[in-house]
Amino acid sequence: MVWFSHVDVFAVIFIIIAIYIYKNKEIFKLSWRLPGPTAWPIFGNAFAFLCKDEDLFERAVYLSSRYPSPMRIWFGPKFAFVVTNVVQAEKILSSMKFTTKDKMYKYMAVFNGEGLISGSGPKWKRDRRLMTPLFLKKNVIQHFPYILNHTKILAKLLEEKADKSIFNVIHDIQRCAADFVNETIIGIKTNAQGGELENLLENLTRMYTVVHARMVKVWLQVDWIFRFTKYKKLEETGKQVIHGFFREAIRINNETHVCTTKKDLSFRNLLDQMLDIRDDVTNFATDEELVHHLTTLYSASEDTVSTISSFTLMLLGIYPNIQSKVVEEILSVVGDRDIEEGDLARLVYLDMVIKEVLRLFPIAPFLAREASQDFQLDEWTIPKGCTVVVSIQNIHRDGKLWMKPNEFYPEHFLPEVVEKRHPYAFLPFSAGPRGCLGKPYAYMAMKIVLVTILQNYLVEAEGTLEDIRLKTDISVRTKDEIYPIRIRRRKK
Ligand code: HEM
Ligand SMILES: *[C@@H]1O[C@H](CO)[C@@H](O)[C@H](O)[C@H]1NC(C)=O
Ligand SMILES: *[C@@H]1O[C@H](CO)[C@@H](O)[C@H](O)[C@H]1NC(C)=O
Ligand SMILES: *[C@@H]1O[C@H](CO)[C@@H](O)[C@H](O)[C@H]1NC(C)=O
Ligand SMILES: CC(=O)N[C@H]1CO[C@H](CO)[C@@H](O)[C@@H]1O
Repeated sequence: MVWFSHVDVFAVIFIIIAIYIYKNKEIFKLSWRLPGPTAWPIFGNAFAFLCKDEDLFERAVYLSSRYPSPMRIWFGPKFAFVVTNVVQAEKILSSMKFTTKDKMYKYMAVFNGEGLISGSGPKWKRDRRLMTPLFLKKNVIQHFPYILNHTKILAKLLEEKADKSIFNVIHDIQRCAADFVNETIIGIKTNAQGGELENLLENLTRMYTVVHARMVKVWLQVDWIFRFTKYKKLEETGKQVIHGFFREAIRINNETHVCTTKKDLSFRNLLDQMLDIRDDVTNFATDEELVHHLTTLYSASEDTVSTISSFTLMLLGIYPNIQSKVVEEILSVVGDRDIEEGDLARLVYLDMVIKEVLRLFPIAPFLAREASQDFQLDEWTIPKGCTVVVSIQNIHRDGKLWMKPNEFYPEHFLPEVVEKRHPYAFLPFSAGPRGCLGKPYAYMAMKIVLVTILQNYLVEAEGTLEDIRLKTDISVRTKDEIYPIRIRRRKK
């Protein structure tokens, strides 16, 4: 090595960097024209993100609000074109050139595989087309009585906590959601509310943490480093427990599944309906791919519905006047009886309240896509392969779109106000070809849960909206993952 002088070493490094820049010259040209925090070679904006895991979210929101749209961020050597403006967001999200999920999603694919959320390309396109009918309103409405039954168990179990001290409501809602998702989507009856799913649920929660850690900690993306960390072991157990559970579900459903040419219209769970698809389209999914679809649907539904319902109860506790209005509406539309399908569309104010919660706490605050072809956005050319991030969080707090961006103000969703607003101003379910398929299911489930709880209990919470600190792994949550409320029995 003696004959290698310092000069040679520098020359080699210089050449490597020059080749790297030349190969990515379109990206560097674009980066040069965009505003953003000072970036360093190799490290990019990593120094701007030097903070605790749980502070990353607030840091990202802060950074993206300081520059006009579009801006640039360098995640280490990885460039991202960041959009925080509603008109540009529409152009990206509605385009077929942005249906490829960014490589970040591959860490989610460890347990979601090529399911609908992490998949891309022709397989995603075909599966989405085949599975879309499963999520249409008229199919989803058949799940109503099953969800209601589990929710009534929840209301009963909450009696134990009524008129006592503060508790973490998501714990109870999550177990209820696990049971109804299990019955309506996975097609097995479970008793999580009786404490039988603790292993599965806790392993899932851990898995979300591992996925997120790999997304944000660049070094964990190097497989051989990852293998030596504690995360690897967590991932292995998690995968075994989760996939084992869904494999068993497929075995059970496969046994009872009847292959018919004329499908009857009575209730059938989603897994059974996926087996229907497989009867017709033989290469639709192997058993392993079905496991991926189920894991995807499970985490897409159970986690989101529980989180948003819990946020809603907490806010109704903080804003008693809004809670009174919601309860008044429930009394006039539903009264004392069980909620029925026909009530859903008539709970107009509750609908506005849920939407306002989704505006303040969008489950997916940042969406990352990859350009599958060159794309012209206004005066910027986004090269093929470039990562584009759409910041829903910034759009949801944009003072030009919302009268009171940082307040809990359900009147943002009065029909006459909605009509005047840009259609892409409200994006909790994303939009366009990769938008959420589960929206009708989600609204239905959340309304059943909230109505049933509020019919029985008055909700109280301490603190203010500003006190609620957020973090994100695969979804936005409170920083401590606690949703504290107190409940009092309503006098009938
Ligand atoms: C409040 C509840 C929910 C919210 C806020 C929500 C939000 C979202 C968002 C933002 C995406 C896009 C993710 C991305 O691009 O990375 C998405 C995708 C998806 N969601 Fe939901 N979701 C909810 C409930 C559900 C439910 C209950 C189901 C299933 C029954 C579901 C199924 C899906 C599926 C299958 C996709 C992937 C669509 C595709 O890429 O083709 N979601 N959801
Ligand atoms: C709901 O519960 C009631 C009473 O326990 C039962 O009769 C009914 O069959 C259940 N409905 C469904 C859809 O499971
Ligand atoms: C995950 O599942 C395994 C096997 O059932 C169990 O031993 C472990 O305690 C679970 N992990 C958590 C965090 O619950
Ligand atoms: C499902 O059933 C079919 C036919 O009854 C069988 O060939 C197949 O192996 C089963 N698959 C699973 C996962 O049990
Ligand atoms: C973990 C758990 O509760 N699983 C249950 C799911 O439903 C099946 C079929 O009813 C039960 O056998 C499992 O025990």
